[in-house]
Amino acid sequence: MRQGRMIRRLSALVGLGLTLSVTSARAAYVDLTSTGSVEFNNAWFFVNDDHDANPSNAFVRIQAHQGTVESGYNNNGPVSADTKSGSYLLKLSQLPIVQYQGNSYYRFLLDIGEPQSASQKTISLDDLKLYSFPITPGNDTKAFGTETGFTLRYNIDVGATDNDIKLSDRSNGQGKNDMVALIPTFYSADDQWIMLYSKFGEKAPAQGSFEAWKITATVVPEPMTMMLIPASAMLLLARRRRQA
Ligand SMILES: [Ca+2]
Ligand SMILES: [Ca+2]
Ligand SMILES: [Ca+2]
Ligand SMILES: [Ca+2]
Repeated sequence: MRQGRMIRRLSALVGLGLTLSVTSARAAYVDLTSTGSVEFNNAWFFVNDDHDANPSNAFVRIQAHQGTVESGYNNNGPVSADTKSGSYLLKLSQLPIVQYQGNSYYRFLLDIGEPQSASQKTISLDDLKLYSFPITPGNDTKAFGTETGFTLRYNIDVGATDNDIKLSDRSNGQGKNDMVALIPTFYSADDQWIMLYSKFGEKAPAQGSFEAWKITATVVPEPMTMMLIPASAMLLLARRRRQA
């Protein structure tokens, strides 16, 4: 009896170990708190330091209304409780396009607002999704996901693979972009409304003021940081090659 119980316990532990190793091999929580970049699902994410001081430029600002996890999206219609007023839909034709390593990307900027203290200045970007839907009368004022032709165009998570990014607000608040996101361009015969959904704070708590997503009208050459390929990205590439 005792032996049987021990075997069951051992197999439970082995099972748990297998689950954990599979999860850690597939999911990634990449540290972009100081330098570097990472590629997730064909999109690139870079630490940024361009001192762009125009927080009012944000098309969506997200701040937890309770606790330390927050999520939101830009819309002309109803928004989440964590989405601050003043958000608006973008048009596909408004998005700046940049070339990087021979591919085309839409360029988004993220300015996080976290307290200065070492224990609070980090924040995790847990979810990032980009949606589009046709520009037709009334389609822009519907609730999230109910728009006609609502289409998911990008997701940082791939199936069971949960990808997350750890960021740090090194500038204490708004006024300095902390991350650049390059999302692969997609083909559309028509102009579309663009909605960006993001969630913060699950792995590293969201505190202080709001997180602001922006685009800039000026298309700048590839920043210096884009030339750097950190160890984390190299590891991912190597792993992918091994799997291929
Ligand atoms: Ca900031
Ligand atoms: Ca914040
Ligand atoms: Ca924090
Ligand atoms: Ca995730």
